[in-house]
Amino acid sequence: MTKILVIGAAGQLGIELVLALQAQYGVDAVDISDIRVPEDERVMRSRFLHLDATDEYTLSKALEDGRYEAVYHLAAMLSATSEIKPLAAWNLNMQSLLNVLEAAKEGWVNRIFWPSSIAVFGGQTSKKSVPQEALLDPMTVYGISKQAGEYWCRYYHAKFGVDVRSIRYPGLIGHRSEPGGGTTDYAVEIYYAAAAGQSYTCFLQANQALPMMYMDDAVRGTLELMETSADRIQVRTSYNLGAMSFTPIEVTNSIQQHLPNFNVHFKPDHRQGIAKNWPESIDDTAARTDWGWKPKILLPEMTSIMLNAIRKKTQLAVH
Ligand code: AKB
Repeated sequence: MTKILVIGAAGQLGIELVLALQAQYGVDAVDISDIRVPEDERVMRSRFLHLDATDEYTLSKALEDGRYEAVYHLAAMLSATSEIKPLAAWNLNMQSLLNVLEAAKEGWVNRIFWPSSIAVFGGQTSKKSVPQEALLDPMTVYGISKQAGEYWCRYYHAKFGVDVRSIRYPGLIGHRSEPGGGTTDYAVEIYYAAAAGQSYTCFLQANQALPMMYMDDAVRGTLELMETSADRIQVRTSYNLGAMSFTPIEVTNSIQQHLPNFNVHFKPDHRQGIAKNWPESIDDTAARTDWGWKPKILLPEMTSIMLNAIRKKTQLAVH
């Protein structure tokens, strides 16, 4: 039986990936781990390992005992929180990755998925349709940790044959789990406010365009990358992955198509300083060519899905 471990299963992406992996491979094929117990009951149907991914001994023991076919290592501190706790962010984001790569080098894990981010781009990187091989010029601790992580992945692949695969995620927007500590979190919060009939105070400027993706596309892309045969994976740092690009005012307009009275105020904070250095849009030709990536959901459809799903969760109807 395929055995999979998701590290960081209580996070925004972790919850969604666990649900998708359970649906594809069965609940018993998936083990989950995190430093905190996931609150989602469906996620907790899988065997839970309570562990700190920075603890080399505990993690390597779990991986040696588990002999996993695939490990999705998602534990990380995101961009906004990392700026507040830079050394803790570096420790978590780097040490945990090195622990997983070492376990794969020992032969205890066959394939690793590790998420990178658009945060690897920055100051001197071009802003529009940023190519796969663009200059990486991260301006945040999170971005620096993702840039370093990408090169560690490529190094372990080249030197020890570790099959590690990665995606540079844009902002991820879904309704089954909540984000925390990111610069793109506004794009989820805004839907919750709108669905609850409240106004929203946005922490980015009205015209700050960023690359974004609907969560189901991100999860599908991740599973597709992991299912691709190794000889087709040409990029061993991390793949650019695009879907859409929008500003806070554009998502507001999209919501107002359903809820005309929805109101947004703009009060940019330190997160605007992070966002202004990130790309506005991404060129993902390499992912399309190498393993057939194609996004399915764009802003208008995502807005309907998000509003309906959140209203349904809170027992309200939307038209
Ligand atoms: C963040 O905002 O920190 C993340 C990311 C783009 O990597 N969502």
